[in-house]
Amino acid sequence: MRNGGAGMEKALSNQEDLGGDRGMTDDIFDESYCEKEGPKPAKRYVWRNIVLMSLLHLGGLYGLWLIPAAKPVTLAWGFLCFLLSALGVTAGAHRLWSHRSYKAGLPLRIFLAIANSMAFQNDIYEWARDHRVHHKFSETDADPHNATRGFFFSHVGWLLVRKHPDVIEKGRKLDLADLKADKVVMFQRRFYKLSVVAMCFLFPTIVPWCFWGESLRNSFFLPAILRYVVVLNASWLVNSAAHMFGNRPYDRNINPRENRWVTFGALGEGFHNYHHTFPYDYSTSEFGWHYNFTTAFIDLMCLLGLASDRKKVSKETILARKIRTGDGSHKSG
Ligand code: ST9
Ligand code: ZN
Ligand code: ZN
Repeated sequence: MRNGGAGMEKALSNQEDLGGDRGMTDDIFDESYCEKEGPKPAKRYVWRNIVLMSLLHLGGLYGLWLIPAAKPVTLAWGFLCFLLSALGVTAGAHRLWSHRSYKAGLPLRIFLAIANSMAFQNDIYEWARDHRVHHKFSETDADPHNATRGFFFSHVGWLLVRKHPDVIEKGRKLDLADLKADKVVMFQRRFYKLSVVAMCFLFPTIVPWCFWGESLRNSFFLPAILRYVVVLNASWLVNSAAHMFGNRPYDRNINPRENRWVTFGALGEGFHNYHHTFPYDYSTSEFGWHYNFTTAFIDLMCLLGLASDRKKVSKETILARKIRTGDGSHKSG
């Protein structure tokens, strides 16, 4: 399933080149882990999550039906809320806090934490912990959304059942000192529920209702509920579709793929074969701003002096890796 020892060695040496000052290496695949022999533990459904997730998606469908009745400015506001909450996940929880692929000063970290609460995908600490364990033990029992358990499980099913014990066991061994030392991360974790009510539901609803007289029903079901459902599904598609459909130009031995549809919906996060091969690259792709709004955002933040130290893999390393372990598709693309 995975690249051989030579590939891993090379990946680790890239990591040393680039990541010496990242303060963490727990997002690199661990080849030494073996799934336990014997029958798998039975699925334990979490009915509260099943009911709430179903109601949320019904609310999202109702939001879709309301679109023609909404004012255009409400739809534009919904799109802005989509961008903000998506950046809280892509530029925040993912590229900054899970992978430490660039550095952000206090003002940007505060902005990203607020935007992250708007996305309501678990607090940053929990998200980054689950995500590191996903990279380190990808497609095994210790991967929270193990894509070998099927599309539905990796998309949303994993949030509806108790975790496999190996996820928790391996997750407890991760080094999360950098997250614990980040006051913004720990503050958001402490006040997470309150911040979600305020940012995911109240703020998106109140603005259209107060500022341009949109109905309370449209204000709630479009920029709050439908927008939340869209951000969730765009993110989940990275775990499901981008682990199943697409080319593998960088490493044919791993499941994650380059999926342009996912990339488009997830602001640049669908270059997933590249990302699992080089998880420390701040751009999650070799193509700069192409289909990658998150990279453009981080570059703008650097230009403004709010971020720095972007980690980037060299063109030579990428080409050597494509030739050594890729599926050959880069030649046609
Ligand atoms: C959501 C997350 O949607 C989405 C993530 C998407 C990720 C995408 C990644 C792709 C790349 C990036 C692309 C971004 C694209 C964005 C595009 C935007 C347009 N290690 O959790 P519990 C411990 S969330 C170590 O209850 P259960 C834990 O600390 C949506 N320890 O497990 C606790 O210990 P203690 C909203 C761990 O009981 C104990 O275990 N949320 C780990 O199995 C129990 O923890 C939801 O829908 C770990 N990894 O329950 C559901 N994990 O007791 C929220 C756990 O000592 N979650 N522990 O404190 C839940 O309800 C539950 O977690 C559960 C599992 C039911 C899923
Ligand atoms: Zn992945
Ligand atoms: Zn990642």
